[in-house]
Amino acid sequence: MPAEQPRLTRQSGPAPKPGIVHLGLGAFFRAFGAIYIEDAQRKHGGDWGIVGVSLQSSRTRDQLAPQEFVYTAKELGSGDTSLRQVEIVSDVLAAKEDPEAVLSAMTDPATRIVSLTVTEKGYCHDPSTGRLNPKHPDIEADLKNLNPVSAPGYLVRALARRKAAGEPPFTVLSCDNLPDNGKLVRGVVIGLAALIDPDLAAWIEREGRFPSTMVDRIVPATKPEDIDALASETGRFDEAPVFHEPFRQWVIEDDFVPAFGTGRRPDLGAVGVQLVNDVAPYEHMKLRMLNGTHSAIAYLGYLAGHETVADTVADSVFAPFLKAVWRQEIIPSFKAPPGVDLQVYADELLARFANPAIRHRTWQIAMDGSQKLPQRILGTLKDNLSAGRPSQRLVTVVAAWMHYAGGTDLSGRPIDVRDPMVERLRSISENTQDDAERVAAFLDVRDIFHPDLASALKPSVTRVYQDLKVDGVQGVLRSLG
Ligand code: CS2
Repeated sequence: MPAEQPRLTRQSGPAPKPGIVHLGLGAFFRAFGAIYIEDAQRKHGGDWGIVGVSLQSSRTRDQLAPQEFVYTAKELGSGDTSLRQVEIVSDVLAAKEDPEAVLSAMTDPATRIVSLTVTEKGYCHDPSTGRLNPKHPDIEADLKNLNPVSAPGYLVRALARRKAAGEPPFTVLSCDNLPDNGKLVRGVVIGLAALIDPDLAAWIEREGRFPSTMVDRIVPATKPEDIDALASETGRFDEAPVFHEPFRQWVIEDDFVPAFGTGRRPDLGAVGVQLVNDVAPYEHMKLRMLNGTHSAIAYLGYLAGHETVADTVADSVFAPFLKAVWRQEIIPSFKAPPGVDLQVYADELLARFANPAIRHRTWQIAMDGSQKLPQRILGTLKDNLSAGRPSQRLVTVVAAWMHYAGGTDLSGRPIDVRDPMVERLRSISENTQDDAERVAAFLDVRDIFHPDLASALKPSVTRVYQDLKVDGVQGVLRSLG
């Protein structure tokens, strides 16, 4: 029984002294940023221990505390695997239990970076404009109380304390899959600060740094059977291991709070992170090419009955669909980053998606579609429409999302939809009489669709929505050639 096996323990001496607070310490950051940061610290020193913060539940803290906050990262390639014990996390705090502990960690002068993976919905912004949503319930609460609940609330209250103490701000490093994630979090933080104290907002605007980043590594949620299998393999019980693909890429705009001098960030450049002046082309490439087709696979793959990404791309109708959507609809929509051949990047993506060792569930990626669609699919669609380029495949993804978000699959079986807008989306599906009315009602959701885009998409999305019911996913994809 795994639980009777000895737990992991720290091998490399005492926990590292913290320099980073990370909001939203989930599997992704532990399999990605934490490993780069540990490598950088090992190579060039500095105190860069990570204090993780769970904003929602205490689960990660409960799992990691009995094993001194160390965990296993297992790399799953085709054929080879490798194991590593990651020891860079020095503590994990559960925000709901002790908000004061989180604010003190963020206010500690040794904290020079607060990084975030709080998912798209954690920014409390309006997905269609990218600006703070002041009516968001968490933001309304954070305006009233000194103990925050949202990520922007924590950032603003902690920055206020640092200003009051005469300390420089920390660098805010967003690591979520959002376009211009640095600008977005900056806008949200300054927007919230302005509602609390205009002087604070002006100080953050002047002194704060919010570099944009592009993050990439496929890290499926850890499943109970993975935990058991790892315990049998190693003879040690790790309650919170992470499993990831070999590939990784981190591109960061090199703009950290200058007051900390050479101690402003770990030496990430020495361990393969690309530090650049402009992240935008990398973000476009990754969000549109990887995440855009990931969402396509999530909705179309799920509706076609496939459990994982690898199963989906093994279905013979999907590879031609993906190749065509990259070549004809996505690649022409943006400028390649310097020196990158986008066709090669697309071929590599297909190979990454096909990795059978990564059991990445379509249902997992399908989550929070209302927050993901704008930057993954709709931006590309909008650019294609204005350039007169074909978009039939991306239109198919939008129609598939509508079926999925409505809460039943193509045979009428219920789907466990996870989305902050789940109630609204389900009621659209339940309270409309026919397909045309339903599609029109989905397109009317202004948080997701801009009115111009909605009216341009209406005829084609309605047609494909109906075709999916009649011909099924495979039939529709086959007819696209
Ligand atoms: C995925 C991403 O769950 C999702 O929405 O598309 O988490 C994806 O695996 C990563 O962005 C890959 O870097």
